[in-house]
Amino acid sequence: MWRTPTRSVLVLVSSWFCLWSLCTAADDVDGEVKIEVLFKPLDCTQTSKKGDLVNVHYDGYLAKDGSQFYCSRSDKAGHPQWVVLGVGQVIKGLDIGMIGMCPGEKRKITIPPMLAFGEKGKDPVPPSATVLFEVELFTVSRGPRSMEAFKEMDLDADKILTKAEIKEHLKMSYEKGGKPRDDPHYEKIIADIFYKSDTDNDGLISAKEFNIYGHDEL
Ligand SMILES: [Ca+2]
Ligand SMILES: [Ca+2]
Repeated sequence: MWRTPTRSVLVLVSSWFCLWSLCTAADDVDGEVKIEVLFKPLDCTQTSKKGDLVNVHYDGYLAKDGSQFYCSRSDKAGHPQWVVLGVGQVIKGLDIGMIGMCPGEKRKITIPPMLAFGEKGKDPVPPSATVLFEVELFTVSRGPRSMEAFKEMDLDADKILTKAEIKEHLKMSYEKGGKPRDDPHYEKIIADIFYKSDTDNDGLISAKEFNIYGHDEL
């Protein structure tokens, strides 16, 4: 196992290694995220970008034998996961691979170990493993913690988000994504949002509580 400080060095060392070994480890050495679009809806006007809140299902597999190590459909009661893109909430390769997706799109994303779980791996992913994710994206909310998103959700423009306002927004997003859900589904997401964001526990999300990344003035 070599230890290298940067990706470029890794690629260089790997190239030398290839000369000696006929490149049998070729799947691990190119260091790039590979994206394969499995399904793209005809209406693909809004695509995900860094900072967006996306709602996704994703299944993780080991590239070497195709065995599944994660499935969001069976984790956390099967709810799609809420992920803010580009902030390290998920492994780097997914942050990269989920950019530019529109609601309803499905992708297969192949991620080298350095952009996944690294040299050490993370149980049950073994060390230096190339992983593969199948991602289905349901909704994209523009700049989830931005002024733009806050204003969109704040229907009465009082600079406070109520549960009803957030629910309305969720419903709209899901309907736009072509996958409307039942009430208990929205209630669970809202409970999660308030648990994480309503820091003063007053049952409302203020602009300050909403803007956890502080990248926009409210
Ligand atoms: Ca309001
Ligand atoms: Ca509050």
